[in-house]
Amino acid sequence: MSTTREVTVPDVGDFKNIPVIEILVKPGDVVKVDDPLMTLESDKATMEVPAPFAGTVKELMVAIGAKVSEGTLIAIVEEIDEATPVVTVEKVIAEPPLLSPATSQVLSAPAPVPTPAPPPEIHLPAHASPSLRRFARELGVDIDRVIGTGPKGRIQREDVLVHVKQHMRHDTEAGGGTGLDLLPWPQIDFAKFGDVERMPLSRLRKISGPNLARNWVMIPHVTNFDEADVTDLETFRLTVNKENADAGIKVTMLAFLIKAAVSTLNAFPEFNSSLEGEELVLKRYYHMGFAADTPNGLVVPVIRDADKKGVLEIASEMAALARGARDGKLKATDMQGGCFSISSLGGIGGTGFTPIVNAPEVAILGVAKAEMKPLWNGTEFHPRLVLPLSLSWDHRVVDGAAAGRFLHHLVGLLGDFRRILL
Ligand code: CAO
Repeated sequence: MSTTREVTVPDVGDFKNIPVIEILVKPGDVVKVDDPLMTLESDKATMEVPAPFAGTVKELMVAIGAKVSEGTLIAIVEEIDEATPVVTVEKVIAEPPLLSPATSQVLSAPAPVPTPAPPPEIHLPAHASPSLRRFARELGVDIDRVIGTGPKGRIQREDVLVHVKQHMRHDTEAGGGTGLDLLPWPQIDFAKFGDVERMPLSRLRKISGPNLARNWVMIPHVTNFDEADVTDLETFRLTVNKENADAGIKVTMLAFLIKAAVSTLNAFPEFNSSLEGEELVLKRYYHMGFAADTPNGLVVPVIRDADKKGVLEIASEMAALARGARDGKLKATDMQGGCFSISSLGGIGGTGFTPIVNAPEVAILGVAKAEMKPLWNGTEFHPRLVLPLSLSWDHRVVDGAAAGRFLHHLVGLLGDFRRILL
């Protein structure tokens, strides 16, 4: 007995209009429950839509590039009675047409020994999503050499990490000394020492954590510190705010910092770049990210084309994006395409911190709380408002001298904002 049923996108959290980046089945394919049907990719995560029941794919209702949300009809599947033997997708995938001619030869030639050739030598076409391929590329991993443990031999993120770990171990054992050779994470029964409560990580933290960990481990970070005398800029800011009070626009120091950072990036283009293999991709646009604290964790909305916007426009756009971030209403596009990020803890406090570079960007500016300090003017100390800045940068792309000049330039602009016109 078989019934034709519709397959729709299941609950995918807050995501909407997520592009379909890969279709893993075709009409006629037989699938088991949970076999992946297609891959969706938002800017934050890649997710597979699994088959909710076993059956034969009759019709696909979306194509690659289509945008789908929870409830979108994606396929018609003729459900197969559980008693009917199912030919699995794994078997379909193993059919010769999906293998390169060379691979088919390897597989069909009489083997001298009965054991199959080790997977890395076979070079089956890697079955992995574009984002995973990108992840592997960033780690310098040849995806074709990774052994997939997912359904249909699909390569998963963990498989890439296992591959890297194996190689690191091998290198270390071989005396190469390049492996991290880390101790296992401590396993502690905390309840032995007192009362504890377990709280699941928010979805945002589950996404941002691995990104931050990757950036921290892969990027050789260095952080430079400097201080800007923002006394005059603060006076100007307060004047601007007074003038615009009726319009409801409030300019904070961060809006000026974004404008000054754009001008500094323009003067030091290697900071407005991304590293791809042995090439630097220099960007001719200025999309500026700023870290926004939300109840669920950190997000980095992006102000696009900040070079073409005035400080007032940047301030009101930033306020709207920060509100959207706190309310969990940012669109994926609001957080894409950033060139450089600023993380400001100035409204909270602190004298300095070392932000983590937001890959694939190559530098990030940290801003702490401005304080009145006695500055020596050559003859006497006088009270000035001093803003602490820190610049973390990727030493594969930038050198200390350039970073020092970048910060010095920025400090000069903040000390006398008229310099931005020069
Ligand atoms: N020094 C002194 N005061 C500062 C300041 C600075 N560097 N920066 C902001 N302030 C003041 C503002 O002027 C404002 O004062 P008033 O209310 O008296 O006018 C107050 O602090 C609050 O500012 P704000 O935080 O609302 O505005 P902002 O533009 O500075 O920042 C935003 C906006 C979204 C970046 C901020 O709310 C936020 O989320 N910051 C946290 C970012 C973060 O978590 N970074 C760490 C990332 S690493 O985990």
